[in-house]
Amino acid sequence: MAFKDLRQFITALEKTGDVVKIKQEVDWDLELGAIGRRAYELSQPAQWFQKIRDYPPEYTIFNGSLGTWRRLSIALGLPPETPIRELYAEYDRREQKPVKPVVVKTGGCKENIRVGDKVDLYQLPTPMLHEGDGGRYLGTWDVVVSKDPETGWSNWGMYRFMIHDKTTLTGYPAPFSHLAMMLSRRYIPKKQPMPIAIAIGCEPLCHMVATAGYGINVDEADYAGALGQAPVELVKCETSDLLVPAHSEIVIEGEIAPDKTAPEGPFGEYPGYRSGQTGGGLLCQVKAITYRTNPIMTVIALGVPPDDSSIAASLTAGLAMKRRLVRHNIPVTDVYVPPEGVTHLIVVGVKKGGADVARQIIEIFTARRAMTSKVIVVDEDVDPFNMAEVLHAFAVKCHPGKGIHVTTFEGRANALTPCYSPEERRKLSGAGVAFDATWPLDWDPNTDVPVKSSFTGTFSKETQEKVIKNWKKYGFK
Ligand SMILES: Cc1cc2nc3c(=O)[nH]c(=O)nc-3n(C[C@H](O)[C@H](O)[C@H](O)COP(=O)(O)O)c2cc1C
Ligand SMILES: [Mn+2]
Repeated sequence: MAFKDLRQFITALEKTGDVVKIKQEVDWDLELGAIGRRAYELSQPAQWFQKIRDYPPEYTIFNGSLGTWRRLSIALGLPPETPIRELYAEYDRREQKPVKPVVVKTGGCKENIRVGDKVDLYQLPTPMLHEGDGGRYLGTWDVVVSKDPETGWSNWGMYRFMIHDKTTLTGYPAPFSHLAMMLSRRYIPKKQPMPIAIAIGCEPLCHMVATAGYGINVDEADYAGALGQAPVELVKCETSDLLVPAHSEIVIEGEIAPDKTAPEGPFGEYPGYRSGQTGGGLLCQVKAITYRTNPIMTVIALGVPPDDSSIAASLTAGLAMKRRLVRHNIPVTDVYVPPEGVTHLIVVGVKKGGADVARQIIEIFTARRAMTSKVIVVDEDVDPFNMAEVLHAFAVKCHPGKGIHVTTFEGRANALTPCYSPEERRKLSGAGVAFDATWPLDWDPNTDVPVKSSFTGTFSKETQEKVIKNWKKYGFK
């Protein structure tokens, strides 16, 4: 790994000026969330809060691990200014080589152990992040570990968890999440509680893979190893056989009840809006809390983009979507998920476009869990990573009558899509649309397709080369 733990990562951010150490006392009740939110919205550094109201100075909070492309580059051990296209390419290369984790005997997260009646969730400085949240969210930037008892598959997912009382949490792993699937397949039928562990304050790539949509039976830990190019060190829990990142700052060990729910939510969610109403969340009985001395709690003051969620998802969803299109033989060149579109909007570059390809792409994207609802398809003359070029192509090449392809579906829509009606959200019914910003295939390239009036579109190679050669002589930098 570029970094063994969160502390090494924060030290690297200090060197490049990508973190602010906030020494002034900050209120856990909304002030911290508001600072975090404003910092994202003004593209400011991450924040390490040194003094939280009501808590001793040993308990600090870190917000915004991967909230900018710079911080994400640093997490991967790359120069902070690495261009987004290169980040995509490097991520793609590293993901091809999964690296299995190793189990170690002990680690920092075992420095302090509180089991059974020693457990008190209020010991940790959990913030009330947004006005209107259902409660204090302890698990926001976390890694939730669960295990399939039949296959041994160890799943990592990032799921929100809220403090219910001193020893219980409620959470919202969505029905399609791997945790919810394991619970309903392996534990509910036997009426058995399901052990989980919530690791907080891990090395950032562990969190990154926990947000990514890997397949069933895939251990996300192998991909944290792939991205870090070294095995993740794992250590066994105190009250179960689950394995957690050994250098986590905090680990909450618990059991999800197979037969009980408790109020959970709403929460200021990743599409940039508060999620619905208070609902029945999964109930987690906490059995143990283990933590490093002077624990640093990671959080994310989630909301409108860009933040850690939308930056990380740009990469993870972008590459997953590209691979999916390749498997379906779409002549894809690049896929870019602009953070501003919070995975609801995806740009696809193709070698050969046309209405059929555009329609196929939106059908593929909405065939299973339809987390995305909009795609813009562009020809090779447009760089999908350049939103100015994409917007131009959308404005002038997408035919309002013939270039817009809508599909509707039931039972698999993303319930957090703000434009869906309350009823659509309840029924998980939704719609997807492809904006085809490619030229129709039946247009003659020599007579029907307009000539692009740009430096590379209108001028001969000879003129272009002459201008490029003399560029500095003209007085440009
Ligand atoms: C900050 C953040 C919070 C998230 N909270 C939840 C959540 O509460 N429930 C959920 O189902 N997914 C949540 N997600 C999305 C999941 O992390 C994502 O779908 C991931 O793929 C889940 O892992 P899994 O595929 O192993 O289920 C969240 C993502 C981020 C970045
Ligand atoms: Mn998974």
